[in-house]
Amino acid sequence: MGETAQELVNGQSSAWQRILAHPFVLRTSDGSLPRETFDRWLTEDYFFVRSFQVYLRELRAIAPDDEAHAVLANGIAALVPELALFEKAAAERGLDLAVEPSLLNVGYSAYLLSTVREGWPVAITVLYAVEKAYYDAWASVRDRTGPETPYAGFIANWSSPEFAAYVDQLAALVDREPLTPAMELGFDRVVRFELAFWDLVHG
Ligand code: MP5
Repeated sequence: MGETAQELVNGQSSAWQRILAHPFVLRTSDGSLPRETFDRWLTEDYFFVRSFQVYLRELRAIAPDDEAHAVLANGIAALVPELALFEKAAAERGLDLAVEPSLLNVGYSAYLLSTVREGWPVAITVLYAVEKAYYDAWASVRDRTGPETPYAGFIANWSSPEFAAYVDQLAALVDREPLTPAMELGFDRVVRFELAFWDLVHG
């Protein structure tokens, strides 16, 4: 197995620290996040995940072999309970999930979909970046939060051993590819979109 995935993460170490130290992440961990901020994240992220579902299906359609196809099928299946989690939380919080998303969110979602046309190496790199960012952010929330957290379902969704294994499988698919500048650019864009997304909902 190669080291492409690790090289990509190492190349972004300072931005990665900013993701983990983002006020949204820290305040979700210590319980000081304002309710409206979490609500804003929830409605924005619901749009993101719905668009992500389309992107994953298109990516599965260009999967180069059975192994890649199986990993993506697993990711697509996981979105069913994930969307149900958002819908349940929104109903409990009285949120309208059909609100118009931010242009940043529309842009991020459209960018992800556009990578499918760039081809498998870039598109799988981008997927790995998206999921690795969420795993690391929510695992850090998990490690810093108390048992009384209202966000247990979301923490479990992105920091469970199953999700960790999925992120590892994505890393293994990235590791099959020799690193290219296009892959580095895709990874870098996702990191910038992730930071801007937290800024948007927290700002
Ligand atoms: C993910 C997400 C993780 N839900 N939202 C953003 C802004 N970035 C990454 O993707 P998934 O499909 O929920 O695991």
